[in-house]
Amino acid sequence: STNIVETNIDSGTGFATVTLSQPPVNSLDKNLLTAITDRFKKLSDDSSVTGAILTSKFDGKVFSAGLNIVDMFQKSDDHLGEFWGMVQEWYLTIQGFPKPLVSAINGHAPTGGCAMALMSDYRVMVEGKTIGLNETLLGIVAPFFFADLMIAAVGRRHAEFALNNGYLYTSDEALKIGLVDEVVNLDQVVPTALKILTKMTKTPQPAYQVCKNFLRKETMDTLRNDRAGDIAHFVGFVQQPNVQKAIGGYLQALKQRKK
Ligand code: CO8
Repeated sequence: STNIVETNIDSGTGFATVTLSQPPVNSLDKNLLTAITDRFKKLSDDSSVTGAILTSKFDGKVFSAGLNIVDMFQKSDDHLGEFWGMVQEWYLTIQGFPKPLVSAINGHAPTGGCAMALMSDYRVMVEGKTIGLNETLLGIVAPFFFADLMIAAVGRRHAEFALNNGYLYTSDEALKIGLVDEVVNLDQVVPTALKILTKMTKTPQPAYQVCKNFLRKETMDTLRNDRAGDIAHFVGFVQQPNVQKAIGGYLQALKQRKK
């Protein structure tokens, strides 16, 4: 099978570059969620790895299209529950990654793609693309742990506007509110990410790790303490007929957009 999460480790610096490579748009289905989670667990445990960069193979197009919508449409409770458990594990693993992590956002990053970028410690984005937690536009609602990522980055005022309205920001707008930290030309995205990673990995360990952990712990603990409840909430919400109808309509629109 093809490698949907390519990893390259520079033995000199200890920097791991994780490249999401599932065609066409890195939508986060069960396979990709599991592969990313496994990869970050390994990088976490590998003492030769000092930090990481997260990027996409679909350079100039898409960083990640977010959660796979097909996994939320006309599925059994069991399917949805298993899917959401994987989403939780993906979030807990990347958000809890103990080393510096920089997202090199080299394409669009809607919904879960934005959330994944928000789990890193610094965001470098290509100019002229879009990013945001635009779930409400699909008739669904971002989970509390996505919302909290947005609040942590841009503050409550911008987060409320962003989530309530499902606002998708251009790169420049995202920079203005602090949703991303830098906007650069496509060929500068990864080099800029590497430059900041070099700085970040100079922070003394374990101070970096202890600090990152305590700043992020509260929301992660809220989820850890009631994963089953969070799954039940997701399944109950998604199975509502009007929500299914919205998701189905959205899928249809997505398919027909280019025709
Ligand atoms: N899931 C499944 N399939 C997708 C997704 C997706 N998220 N995104 C795109 N695709 C499919 C398209 O349907 C298309 O399929 P096909 O080739 O069969 O027609 C193919 O991927 C390529 O997509 P595009 O032609 O649209 O590619 P573009 O390069 O033109 O555009 C974009 C890329 C901008 C990423 C665009 O595809 C897009 O906007 N995608 C939708 C993004 C989105 O809205 N994702 C929603 C995910 S929901 C989420 O992440 C959090 C949900 C939390 C749920 C909580 C409930 C309580």
